[in-house]
Amino acid sequence: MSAKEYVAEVLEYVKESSPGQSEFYQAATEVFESLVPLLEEDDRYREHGILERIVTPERSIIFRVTWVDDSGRIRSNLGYRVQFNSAIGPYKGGLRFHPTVNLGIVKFLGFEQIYKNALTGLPIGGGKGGSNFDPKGKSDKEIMAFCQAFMSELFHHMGQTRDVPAGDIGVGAKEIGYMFGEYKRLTMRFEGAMTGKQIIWGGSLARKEATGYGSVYFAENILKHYGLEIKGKICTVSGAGNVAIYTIEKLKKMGALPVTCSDSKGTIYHPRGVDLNTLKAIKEVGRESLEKYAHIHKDATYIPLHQYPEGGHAVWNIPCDVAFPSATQNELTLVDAKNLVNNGCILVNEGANMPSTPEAIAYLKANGVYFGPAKAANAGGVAVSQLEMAQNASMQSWSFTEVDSRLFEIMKNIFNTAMNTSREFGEEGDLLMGANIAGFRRVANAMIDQGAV
Ligand code: NDP
Ligand code: 2IT
Repeated sequence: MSAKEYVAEVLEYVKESSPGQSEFYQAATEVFESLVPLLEEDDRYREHGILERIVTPERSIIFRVTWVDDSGRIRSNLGYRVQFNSAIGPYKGGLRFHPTVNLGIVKFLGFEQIYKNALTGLPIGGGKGGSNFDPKGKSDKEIMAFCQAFMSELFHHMGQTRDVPAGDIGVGAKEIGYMFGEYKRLTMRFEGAMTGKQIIWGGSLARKEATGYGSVYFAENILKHYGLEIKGKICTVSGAGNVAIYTIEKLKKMGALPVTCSDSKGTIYHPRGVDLNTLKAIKEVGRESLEKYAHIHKDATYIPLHQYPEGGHAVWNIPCDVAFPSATQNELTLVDAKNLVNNGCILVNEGANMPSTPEAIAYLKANGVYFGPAKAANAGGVAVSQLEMAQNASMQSWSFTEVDSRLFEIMKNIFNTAMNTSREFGEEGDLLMGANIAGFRRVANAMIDQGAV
């Protein structure tokens, strides 16, 4: 059987065994198809059944989360934790609270996390979790009630050397605080079993900034490789959450001009540059709609979501040099890729997880657009999470500069690893392939060393 046939066979198995999990199938296809050159060169991966094993979570926990809302009504949600792979360290990955969360979404995120975490070079395995709970419009009391109920099951499966959750969409420092408080109450242990904590009770400086800052460092590495720089570049950023805000902040610090941000209702286009204080006040502190931004800044335009033609997104039709999709999966489609190319975009750098569809990625590649793949470009968040674990375990806290400079080095190493691996397999500059092969190889070799488990 050729390597291509082996990949096709395992992908067929994924389709049959995980029906309806289209995002998971998409993620598995992207990774496995790019592994063909490695599998052709080294038979051990097939002999050890690595693909069939790595595509199956070591453990999936699905549970009911029951809580009481402000009106006294008993509410019920689904909770998930997929402990995907522990070959190189304890399960590590975020929790997402969003109404679209289901097992397929959590599995796609957990699967990506395996390779992302391996690329950081740090000892962390892959996991992900979350709930279909919608934090929007909920009071603080309701969010606390939900978080405590969620933790009343999850705590059984966690621990600083076992599984260490963090934030993702809909889960920030506030939710981590409520969950950590409940974890501590139930286990009677103050330990680094969660990351993204507030600084005064065990969080790491620069964790909040890490994914966005890391994404910009990664983009800068790509540009530098081709004799370019981020300074002076017009950048479009989607999203208005943790990743987008700190991408915009770092872009400004590095002399670029970020001109957009967006949320689930619409896009802001501010040609003289997004105003960070306004953005933070509306989305980080207030959790309000971005529409308010255009009331404050009269020279900014607000484009509501429904005003844009089908299949495309307003944010990707605004001329830019570099695009930073930093909201959610499949937010950059083929229509968007065509608009970006027509408008002269030279680099797409993925801050979100799997934001570009396979058709969009193929089109960007065919048209010579540089591409920073998610599992490399957004790995700064989980990397600093591991630095938070290291600080907790040694009862130390490092300065902002210390953490940020380690982040900077880690992003440079990830870039070099992905670039060198793409060269090794004859596709120099294909960072998607380089990142997938390098991440996979580390985990797969560890699995071989550890035998049939
Ligand atoms: P946040 O919840 O802080 O922000 C998410 C932002 O994206 C919000 O502005 C939200 O809009 C928008 N958004 C979410 N879902 C949709 C949707 N279906 N359609 C349109 N807009 C949407 O999350 P993060 O910034 O933490 O996460 C953003 C992305 O980055 C995700 O893909 C996440 O997995 C990824 N990521 C996050 C890391 C982290 O450390 N936080 C690390 C690595 C990757 P609204 O405000 O209207 O809800
Ligand atoms: O997708 C991700 O890498 C995250 N949401 C961060 C995970 C973490 O454990 O910090």
